[in-house]
Amino acid sequence: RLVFSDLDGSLLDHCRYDWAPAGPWLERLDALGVPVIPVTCKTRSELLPLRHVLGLTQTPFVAENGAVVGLPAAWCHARRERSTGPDGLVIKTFGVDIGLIRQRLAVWRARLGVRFTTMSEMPLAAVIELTGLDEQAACLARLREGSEPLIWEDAPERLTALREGLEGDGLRLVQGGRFWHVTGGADKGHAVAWLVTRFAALRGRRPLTLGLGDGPNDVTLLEAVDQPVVIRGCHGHRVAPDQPALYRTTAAGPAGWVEGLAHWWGDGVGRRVTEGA
Ligand code: 2M8
Ligand code: MG
Ligand code: MG
Repeated sequence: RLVFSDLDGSLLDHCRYDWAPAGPWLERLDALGVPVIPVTCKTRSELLPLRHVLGLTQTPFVAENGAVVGLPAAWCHARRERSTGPDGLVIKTFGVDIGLIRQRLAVWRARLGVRFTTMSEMPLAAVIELTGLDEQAACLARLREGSEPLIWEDAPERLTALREGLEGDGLRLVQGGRFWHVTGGADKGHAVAWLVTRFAALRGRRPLTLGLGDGPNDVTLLEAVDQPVVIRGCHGHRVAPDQPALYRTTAAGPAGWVEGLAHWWGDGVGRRVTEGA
């Protein structure tokens, strides 16, 4: 089994970034050896400290909406892949470099005459104000490698022109919580499918997968798993994955996360995992 989870608004509370209600389930899954894999808009720099406090150092992570994947040694092909960094992770990048994304955004802004502000253009104080992150965390959120968040400041219907322009460049515009995010070809679902294939190759069997998310950028993640959970969002965005069986929680944030896990796996998870189901 594998759990793929969005962070902000899902495992973490949307405002306080706190996960206390999910603590007991995280410990339970850890004891059962079920990896909980963060799949998020956050940057690799934000995830490196966060995975330590969440106790998720033995699992991979997906950062920047699928543009960056971090793999611990157990998820690597022993002879072909060696870590180059002090954190012991192998990093894979999908999509395109952040420089190209920023360049194309500037081109389309001038050409279409639309108004938006990218995270890289904002003063640090504005990032802190918008996100509620502290100064250190806000600095880490700005260290982007393959996706650029932006705040849209124009009429909603003008977004289509920007989306189409970016698509012509092979780029994607997806809605997160507070921000719109521009990535290369990568998305969360692609990264999830890639990790499932890798798990199957390394272990010789396909895992049962459960996924949780609250935003439009989680739709591809939810479509890539066997057991999807839409967590009640705080932004009023439409999240409608094409899935035959879908559980929508009544609670938001980490309380909804617990509700979703209990719905699919209930109390029998320990027994079923031991039996290898
Ligand atoms: C941004 O992502 C969230 C996630 O849904 C959003 O769009 O609201 C990213 O910049 C991320 O790096 C950052 O940690 C987060 C903080 O709220 O905002
Ligand atoms: Mg979210
Ligand atoms: Mg997210």
